[in-house]
Amino acid sequence: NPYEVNVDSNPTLKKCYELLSKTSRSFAMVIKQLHPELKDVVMIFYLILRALDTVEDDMSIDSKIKIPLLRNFHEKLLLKDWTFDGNADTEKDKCVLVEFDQILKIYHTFKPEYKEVLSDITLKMGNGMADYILDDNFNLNGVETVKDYDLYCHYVAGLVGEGLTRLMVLAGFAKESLLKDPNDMRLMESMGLFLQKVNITRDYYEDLLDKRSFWPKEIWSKYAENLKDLHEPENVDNGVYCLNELVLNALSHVTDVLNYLSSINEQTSYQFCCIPQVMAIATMSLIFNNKDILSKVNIKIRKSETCYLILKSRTFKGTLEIFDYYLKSIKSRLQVEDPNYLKLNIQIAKIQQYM
Ligand code: PS7
Ligand code: MN
Ligand code: MN
Ligand code: MN
Ligand code: MN
Ligand code: MN
Repeated sequence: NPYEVNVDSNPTLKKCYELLSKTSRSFAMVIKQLHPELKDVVMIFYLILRALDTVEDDMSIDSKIKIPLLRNFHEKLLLKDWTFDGNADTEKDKCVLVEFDQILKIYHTFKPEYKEVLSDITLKMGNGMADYILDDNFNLNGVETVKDYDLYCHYVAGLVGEGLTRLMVLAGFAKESLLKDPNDMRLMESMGLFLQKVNITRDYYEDLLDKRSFWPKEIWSKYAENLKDLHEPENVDNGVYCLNELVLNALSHVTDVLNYLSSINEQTSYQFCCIPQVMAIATMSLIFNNKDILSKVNIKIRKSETCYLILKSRTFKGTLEIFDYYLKSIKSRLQVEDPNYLKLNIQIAKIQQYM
């Protein structure tokens, strides 16, 4: 296989795996265990998107620089040794941009079919991110409607689901219908949206401190005049109701996620897809009804819980049991006072029909 490269004999590849470990704990773990056919491709896909996201996230880059950089980022993939040193020193993942030439070196060794997927998704994601950057001095970029919320999540996560699905289908590890059947195409979108919505819901306070927010106004405006009011202790009840409505919204993707997982037929790809999803449902259970979300950062499931989930999710049956466990936990904590009590009950019951 002329495309195969090996870390021991390739210092550039070794450097890229170091960048992966530096920028993610959970993705590094699931990527390193992937089948050799996809491992390096997905690792480089991750680093390219991590670089793009590091441009998007850096509030110190002037939008006159940021917007064209996001829109044209895919063109950098045609170059041999592009790097970018314009991030603030506080950006924790800036190393992927400073060493982007190393990423490019490995990218250029891939076969054209794989490069095409990575480049196409980079083009679409960069342009989508740029659409959500507000110009000049107005920093608080808002997501207005629930439809906007889904579209933003499509750009930053649904597209990742599409790209990964295309790679797995090319490798023969996933059913082609996931890409072609109009009924099945929603499933790969939901894989990304479920992860992204749990992340956005959890990161309310972290993003507020960064002067950003992705909670859709159509939802939070039912509970407060301004989004930041939900942080005030006197509004804690409304804050929790609002948080729970975002949980309800994310729950709408769960049956799609389970259907998607049932059509992956290669074990390492299954674990790669499944582990982030079981961590997301565990996180969802942790944040449900949890007022700490409104005033604390870094609310994460414990290492020991993650370890248990990784072991148990190796089979589809184990995965279903995990989802069932957390859904029951959420259900047991529903409060009749919650304006979405009935809807949450119905949504959970719908998913449980699957178990
Ligand atoms: C290519 C593995 C498996 C069909 C960097 C994986 C940020 C939630 O809050 O870093 O910014 O720190 O915790 C990953 C579908 C995307 C969606 C998206 C690329 C699953 C750039 C992940 C990941 C599709 C935009 C990480 C969506 O959150 O966020 C590869 C199937 C990157 C997946 C971002 C978020 C990912 C995310 P924060 P995190
Ligand atoms: Mn993160
Ligand atoms: Mn981002
Ligand atoms: Mn980010
Ligand atoms: Mn972040
Ligand atoms: Mn986040």
